[in-house]
Amino acid sequence: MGETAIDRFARMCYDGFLQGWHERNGGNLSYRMDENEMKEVSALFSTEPRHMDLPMTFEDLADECFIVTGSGRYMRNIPLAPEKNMGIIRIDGTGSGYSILWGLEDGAKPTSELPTHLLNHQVRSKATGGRCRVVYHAHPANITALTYTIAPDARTLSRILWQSETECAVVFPDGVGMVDWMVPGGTEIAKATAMQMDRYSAVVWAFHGIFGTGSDFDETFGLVHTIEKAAEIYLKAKGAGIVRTITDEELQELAKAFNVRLNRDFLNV
Ligand code: 2HA
Ligand code: ZN
Repeated sequence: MGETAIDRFARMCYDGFLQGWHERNGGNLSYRMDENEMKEVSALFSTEPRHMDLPMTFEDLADECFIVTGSGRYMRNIPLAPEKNMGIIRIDGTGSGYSILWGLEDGAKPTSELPTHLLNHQVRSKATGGRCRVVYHAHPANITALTYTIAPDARTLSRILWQSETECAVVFPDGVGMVDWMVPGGTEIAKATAMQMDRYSAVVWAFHGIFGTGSDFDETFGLVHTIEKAAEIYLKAKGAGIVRTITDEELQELAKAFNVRLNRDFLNV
């Protein structure tokens, strides 16, 4: 057996830890598996899977299988003991519950942010014609610090990020969404986040962190990495004193050269 989806998932968790984005049990990851990936690991599945209820119904995700991190578990420990710190769940036919097919041993449960993950999968999958498979939540310091310096507004945030590193506008031409402070871990913040995920591949949570999405682990990790790096550059430049920045005309030139469509609502020209 070569590298399975479980291995790729575990590597991304640890990569996020190495970046310093997963203090303690901070952050979580989910991945929507395809049929081949399921076949590769089906020998590991439990013959008597535990069944759990969901706090709301996810009809569009009926029968879909996800790899998820465990609630209260540390990203740092995932490669050491994947079967204890992550698991594979199958949403049941009605979308109102799920079975734990593998992992989450010793009574572990999926991430506390499962409602946001599943709702984001539902919305993002629709918005991308089924391409989106990864939903990632992390606590990077710079993007979180940046939310203390601006109003909770996607346009303000996106313009700052586009201007803070030349390739940002190419990596996230739609911009980045932003949800103001809310209590994490429930269906309310899940709905507020998913309301923006139809337009943006990433949404920042004020004073907390970020949710990034993508078609595979590389694209999703790269998106969050790019946003966090731009935030770091912005804060460094702001501390030193910003005297000039990338202009809207330059952003348009960039979009033309790289053949992407920038979100026009976020341009002043
Ligand atoms: O502890 O990051 O938002 C996991 C989280 C909750
Ligand atoms: Zn969090």
